Amino acid sequence: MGRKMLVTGGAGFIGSNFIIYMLQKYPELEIVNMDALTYAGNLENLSSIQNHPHYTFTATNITDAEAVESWFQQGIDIVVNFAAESHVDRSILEPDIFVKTNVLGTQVLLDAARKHGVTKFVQVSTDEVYGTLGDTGLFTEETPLAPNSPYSASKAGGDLMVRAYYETFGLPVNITRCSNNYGPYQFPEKLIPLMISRALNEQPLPVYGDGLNIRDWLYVEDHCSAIDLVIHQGKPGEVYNIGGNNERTNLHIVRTILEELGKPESLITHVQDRPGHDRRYGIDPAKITRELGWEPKYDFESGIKETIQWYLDHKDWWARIQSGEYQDYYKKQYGSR
Ligand code: NAD
Ligand code: TDX
Repeated sequence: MGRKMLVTGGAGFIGSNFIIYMLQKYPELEIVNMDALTYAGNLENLSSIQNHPHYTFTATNITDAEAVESWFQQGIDIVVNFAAESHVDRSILEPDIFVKTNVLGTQVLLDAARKHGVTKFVQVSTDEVYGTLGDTGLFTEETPLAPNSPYSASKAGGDLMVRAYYETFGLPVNITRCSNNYGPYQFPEKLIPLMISRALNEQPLPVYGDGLNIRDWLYVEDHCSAIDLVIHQGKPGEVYNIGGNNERTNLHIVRTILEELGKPESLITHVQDRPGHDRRYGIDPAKITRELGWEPKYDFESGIKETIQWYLDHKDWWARIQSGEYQDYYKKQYGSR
């Protein structure tokens, strides 16, 4: 693959894993990482490839149409849009930035992609746009959109713009809807890294409500391999659900972490439930498996152990984030670029 790919949000959790995965797999591929470096963006995630000859970083906000246009003028063949405000709890406190980035930002990218005739636009979305499941059934690509949080509503809004640019302008798009990711470089506001870092510091672990809400977990590298397949083989206009059939209650996750770290269950503290808290997510990945031949490599039990070990080995990484020191790192490494 000797082409130029714009990856937005590449300094975040999944985007940084994706850039490293793609540069390793495709030596000829050129990647431009466009990231506004919000609180969740951290260039330290990319230190292993920062001097790669085919890698360029730009501190650009996807809502800035002029700046986005200038990057498309330099030639972009493929767009993978990870850039988003991604945390449900923050969307409850401050919905407006979610609409700006996740809806308007997506539309700015779509306009530039259309104007410059990209060959593929992949929108990285989430199972949360489908709302919540009861005790039975799974989300398929035909499940109606029924988002319940400002975050998921903004992701659904972005998805609908992507769909419209396919139907109206024939832009070759795909939308992927993935379940909860876990793995290295996840910001320690999300369940797994938050609980690991707090357990290590022997702080109380805040479990929302009864802790019996269910999430369907996928190792981040398996998400990356699925997106790679969608870029290369996804049929224009199609949606692909991505999930590894790993439904677990939140309490199960927290207990696993405590057990692995040798910390007491007395750290578990039930706190007030998240408003509008979706009860259960479960993805049916039959379509991407059948049509594109995707299979996850990691089983949950080994993936979670590897992940816990990664956070144990990278205490400096999350401690710096928690102290806000990583902003200084960016200035030191990249100056005003
Ligand atoms: P993240 O919060 O770790 O990273 C988001 C990145 O986007 C950050 O680097 C941030 O600086 C950047 N960003 C935010 N606003 C921007 C803007 N206006 N312009 C440019 N860059 C901006 O998120 P993540 O967990 O890596 O998620 C990546 C994508 O995958 C998101 O679109 C999210 O909705 C989706 N997703 C995430 C999960 C999950 O479990 N984490 C599951 C399914 C889908
Ligand atoms: O402190 C906590 N206590 C707790 O019980 C936190 C942060 C979370 N939880 C619960 C809420 C959820 O049921 O754990 C579950 C997972 O929470 P998050 O890590 O915030 O993830 P979730 O809300 O499921 O959304 C995630 O998966 C889908 C990502 O943040 C989204 O970006 C993605 O779209």
